[in-house]
Amino acid sequence: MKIYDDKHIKNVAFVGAHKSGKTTFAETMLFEAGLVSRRGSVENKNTVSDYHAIEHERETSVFATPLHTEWRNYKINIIDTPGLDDYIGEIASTMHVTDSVVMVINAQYGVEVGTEIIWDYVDRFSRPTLFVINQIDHPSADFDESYKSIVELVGKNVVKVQYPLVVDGAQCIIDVLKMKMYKFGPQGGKPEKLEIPANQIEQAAELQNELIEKAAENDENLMELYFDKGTLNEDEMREGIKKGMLNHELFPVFCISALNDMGTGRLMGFIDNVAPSAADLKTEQSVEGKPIECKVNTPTVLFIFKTVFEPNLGQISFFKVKSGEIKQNDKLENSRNDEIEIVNQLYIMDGKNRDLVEKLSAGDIGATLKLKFTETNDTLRTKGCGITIKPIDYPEARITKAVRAFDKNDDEKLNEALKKIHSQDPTVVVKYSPELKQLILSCQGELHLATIDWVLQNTYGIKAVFEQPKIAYRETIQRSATTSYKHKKQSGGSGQFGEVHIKIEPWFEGMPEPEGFNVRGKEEISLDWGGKLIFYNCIVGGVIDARYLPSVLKGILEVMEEGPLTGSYARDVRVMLFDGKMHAVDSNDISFKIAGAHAFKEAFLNAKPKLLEPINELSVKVPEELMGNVMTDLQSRRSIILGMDSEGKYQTIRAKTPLAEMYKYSTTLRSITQGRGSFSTKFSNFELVPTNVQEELVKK
Ligand SMILES: Nc1nc2c(ncn2[C@@H]2O[C@H](COP(=O)(O)OP(=O)(O)OP(=O)(O)O)[C@@H](O)[C@H]2O)c(=O)[nH]1
Ligand SMILES: [Mg+2]
Repeated sequence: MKIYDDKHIKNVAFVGAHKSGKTTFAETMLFEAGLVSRRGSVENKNTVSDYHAIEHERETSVFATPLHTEWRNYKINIIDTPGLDDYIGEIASTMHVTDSVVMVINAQYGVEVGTEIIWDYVDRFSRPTLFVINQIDHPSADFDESYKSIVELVGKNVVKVQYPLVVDGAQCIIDVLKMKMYKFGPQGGKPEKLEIPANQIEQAAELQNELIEKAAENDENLMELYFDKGTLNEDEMREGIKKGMLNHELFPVFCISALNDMGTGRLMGFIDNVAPSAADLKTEQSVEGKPIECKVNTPTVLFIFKTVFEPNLGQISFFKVKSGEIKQNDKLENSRNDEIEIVNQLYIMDGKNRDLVEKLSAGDIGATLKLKFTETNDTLRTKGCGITIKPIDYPEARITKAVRAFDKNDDEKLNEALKKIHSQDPTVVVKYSPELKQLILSCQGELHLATIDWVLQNTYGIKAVFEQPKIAYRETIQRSATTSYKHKKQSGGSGQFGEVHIKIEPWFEGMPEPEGFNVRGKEEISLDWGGKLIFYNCIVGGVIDARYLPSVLKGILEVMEEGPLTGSYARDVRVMLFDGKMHAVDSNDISFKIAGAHAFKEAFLNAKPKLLEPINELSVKVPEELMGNVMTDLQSRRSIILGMDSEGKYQTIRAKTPLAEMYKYSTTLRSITQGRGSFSTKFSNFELVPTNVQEELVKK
């Protein structure tokens, strides 16, 4: 394997709507470059990229797969991502290591919902992006409409580099950067390079002018040249396009048929010559604020962007060399835990195939096996260089389920398997809730959940049950109450005695200190489950010895852990202990704990107790015309609409919705918007539940 320097490595991510042809395109590129001798297909389940059993079963990509090709002295690393937005986590990690993005558009449909959702994500990263309109061979392909839909989506400088044409029954592509026509045989592959036919010259020249103008706009020197000469040559055009792409201001559009291998070679040539490399991008800053230079003669810094467990190989860690170079057996420090890792072997991975290499330089992507202390998002670096790469920011989970093993004996196995699934896919988050006594799993949607279920069954042999999680309610009070409780027990020898008088009140931030009490001490406790308990010692004349006060408090806290109303955690209460009695012989800690607990429980129930429910903040993005349906549904879920923002033809609705009403929201949204809506949600606060809901819950 040839070693490539940073200028000759191009990392591109293939993204785009479901079934637009990303995997087929990647396969064709590998074939064209001679890296596979036969082209596999998604239907025949033999592409290099979609090699997992689940991808075969579903005939769709589920994971982002790193691949590579070599084309005319350049190495092109491709990451083929899934198009379904349930797997958006794979795109999040890919965006972290790719230098440019290839957005694949299906010429049959133009920009689709999936394209919009993914574009939203890509745009946030401002990565250089080119568009490829695929499937131009298809009888219902419509290049012009597809192009228009891209212009509408991007709203910035989209520019045609190519357009398709059929001449005498042969598929052709006219390229206005090269001012040539490529004519393909039925098998695709290497085209005939021809002059542009007379009837196309005018249109091609017009498009080239547009391309030149837009290319020139990105650089003052080019602008001057353009004014002087009235044109730019091919190299100057390339330079301008590259600058425009780097600024995320220019979006060139190409066309291909991935299935028939048409236009692939030309596109690889463009990636080689024009698409920015890692070294061209703006210098990244480390967490510590240091520049990370994509050069060889600097400390080595690797970023682990993906971890996979393969049955035969164990753990595979994928990394990008952010700076310096890495050789076999190099020792690097993990910035998270300071452990030293030996990077034994270095591989270039293509799906399940791997090639051993001696070293990899800045800007390249590779993999290593069996790291001991390293996970996704870790930085491995030359010891002492003090550089940590900013971690991948994964999208918030959109659905939450309680999960348990169907066979109770598999519980431990389930835990282990879920841990592994999480380290491969950090958008699967699993946490045991001691409060709900349930294992809670969060992920991106129902399809994502189905994938997790599939992996549990087929990879780990575990049958799992997914249920709606219980809701973590809270209890609080709405008015004050005063009680006393005397705990007295006489049983032969020494007895038990403790008496307390307390007043309890609802607590809120910034409330004034209690009046009418002689406050001698105050303890402010931030409860583990949120909210506070404020405990005032207002004992006068030593009627209760100070050493018993912690026991009273302990008794109160025990009740708060299992609230008097429904057994949920209680919060936001203040307690004034203002009187009581003790006995010289019979009083002890346990007596005061019991007295404190009883008094608190009674006072709580007299203080108009109320249940609080978790409220989520919800942001739903939908095409304008579907807003009505979405609003109606949100209102039926007891939501409060906070506002709406419009963005092109979309509206984003911000709302607060009780968690109890969020069940199956992703499925409902999908169905009422025909998949054109997307949403994100996160916990916001607790609020009082409506009286009728409270009655139901208390009954239960
Ligand atoms: N006619 C035609 N069909 C194509 C072309 N490219 C891909 N397809 C077909 O489109 C379907 C989807 O192709 P994939 O390569 O799996 O698409 P993808 O974008 O990787 O799909 P996901 O990974 O599921 O998002 C397959 O049936 C391909 O054969 C093309 O250029 N022309
Ligand atoms: Mg695919």
